[in-house]
Amino acid sequence: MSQSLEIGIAVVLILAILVLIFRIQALVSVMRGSYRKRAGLSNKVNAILFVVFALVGFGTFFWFSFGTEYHLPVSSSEHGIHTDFMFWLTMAILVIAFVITHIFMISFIYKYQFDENRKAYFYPENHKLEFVWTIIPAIVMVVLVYYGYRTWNDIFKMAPADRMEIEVMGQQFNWLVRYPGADGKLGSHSYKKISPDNQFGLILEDQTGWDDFAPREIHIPKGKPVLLRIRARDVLHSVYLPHFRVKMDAVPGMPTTFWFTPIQTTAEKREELGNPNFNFELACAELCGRGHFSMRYILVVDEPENYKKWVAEQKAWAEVNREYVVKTIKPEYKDKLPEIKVATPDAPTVAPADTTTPKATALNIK
Ligand SMILES: [Cu+2]
Repeated sequence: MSQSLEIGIAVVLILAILVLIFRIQALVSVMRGSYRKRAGLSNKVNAILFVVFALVGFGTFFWFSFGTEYHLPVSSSEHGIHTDFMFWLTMAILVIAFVITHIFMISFIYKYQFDENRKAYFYPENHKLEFVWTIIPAIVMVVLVYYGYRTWNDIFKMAPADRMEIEVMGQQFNWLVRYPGADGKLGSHSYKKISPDNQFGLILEDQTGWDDFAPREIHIPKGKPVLLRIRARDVLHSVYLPHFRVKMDAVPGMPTTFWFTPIQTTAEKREELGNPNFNFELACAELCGRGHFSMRYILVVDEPENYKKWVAEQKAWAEVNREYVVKTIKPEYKDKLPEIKVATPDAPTVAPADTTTPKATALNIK
């Protein structure tokens, strides 16, 4: 017999015995004549059980909220510190209100359990009391909403001019990431150009895309604002970088953006967590289909000089796929192709005339 079956039978037996005891107790009260009372022993039992359940619930809540490790690690991005503070401030206010109201609720239910000798006091309204419990939550709410609004605006204001940009594209079922290369400009793309050879749907004739590169891992330098240009190829996905408190949907046909500044390198985080195998990761936070779970992409935060070294090692997408590019590009562009370069780390990371609003190039291509 399996262990779970044995446990199941034991639970059923215990329940049956409890029901039996309760029935016997009811019969005994009939014999004694106490059944004539309007509330028997069960009234007291229920009052006590309510307190027991409430205390167990309280204990479980506090244990789970504060006694376990199920929290995000300390934020590795600048804005994450503010969102974390907001979260814990809201949590503190809610927990205080929760504890006070529940202490009253539990103790009153026990104290004012049915008593034959007590008549309920008729107390229909108290304007002063209602005023107080409306005004105080309203003020707290206004403060929280205002503070949240300020934080939201800080996070979604224009990305600073010295930012770098990365394109993140979701597809069933992986992420594709593209860097703008030495010119700081991402080449334009069109969904009509997407093929097994051209997964980004790059418009090959656009020379700003010739130095774009598509690495297997995301690398970003510590302290540098990073703007993600997010799109999806098929269904909804969601860019989720939990350690950086970044989350933004990837929507087909509607480019989105999110910028953040990493303040901790991968090496520093490994040291902080005491885990030499730790890696930041990009996950998909939208249930996008069967292979959703496999949408994991490693993100590495480097010291700026290591980042430069890494960029210098990258090969342009057009270089890696040169055969396809030469075969597919319009003939008049072919003789320009030798200009395809490998990314250089010293060039600007973002084009000077660019804005934060995503260019809807994908939609404008004839
Ligand atoms: Cu997904």
